[in-house]
Amino acid sequence: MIDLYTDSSPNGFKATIALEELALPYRLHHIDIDQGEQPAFLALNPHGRIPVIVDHETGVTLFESAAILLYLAEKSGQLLPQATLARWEAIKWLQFHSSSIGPLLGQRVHFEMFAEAKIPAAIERYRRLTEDAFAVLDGRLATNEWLAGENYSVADIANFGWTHIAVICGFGFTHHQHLTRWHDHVALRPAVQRGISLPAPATGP
Ligand SMILES: N[C@@H](CCC(=O)N[C@@H](CS)C(=O)NCC(=O)O)C(=O)O
Repeated sequence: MIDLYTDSSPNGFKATIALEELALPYRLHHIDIDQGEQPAFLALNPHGRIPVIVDHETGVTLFESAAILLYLAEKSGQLLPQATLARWEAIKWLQFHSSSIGPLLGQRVHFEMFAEAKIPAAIERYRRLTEDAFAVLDGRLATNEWLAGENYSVADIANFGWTHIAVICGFGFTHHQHLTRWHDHVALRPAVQRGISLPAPATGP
């Protein structure tokens, strides 16, 4: 049995989507990230961020959503291609999400939606950088159905966690037709629809 500690947020949705896709048994613990520091939770992740999983079968405790996705893929033998080229494409686009899509959209959400002081230079910077990153995904998806190539993988789940939030926040990318086609395709998957409704649907800022 896996314990999942999560909230309704882009990083959390990656874990719920993957667990739903894989139909692995798990118990969901709702951590309200707006409540501030929670000592019991800090024992699981000293950085205090969701998602976290504890796999009682193996004794593994993990934070960082990309690590969780790779762990679940390895455990199940699914969502990560076996063939060398496709496998490394999946890992590459998973890492692109971890180092670019996620952090850049996170900053854009902060400066555009939440920051009390509206700083035009910061808003403009993260609009430009997220637009550049969307264009890179669009280019990849112009010639590939999925980010790893022919098969849906953890790379799609990870990037979708953030494109889903981009849509909720009104950060449009419909001018990128391939990215839009891919996003709409992922969104239709039943496991994705369940995953983004756990522990509750995101309502946006
Ligand atoms: N790099 C981490 C980021 C985790 C993260 O920032 N999670 C957010 C929710 S999307 C969180 O827990 N925020 C609470 C806080 O910042 O205190 C991952 O991919 O898991």
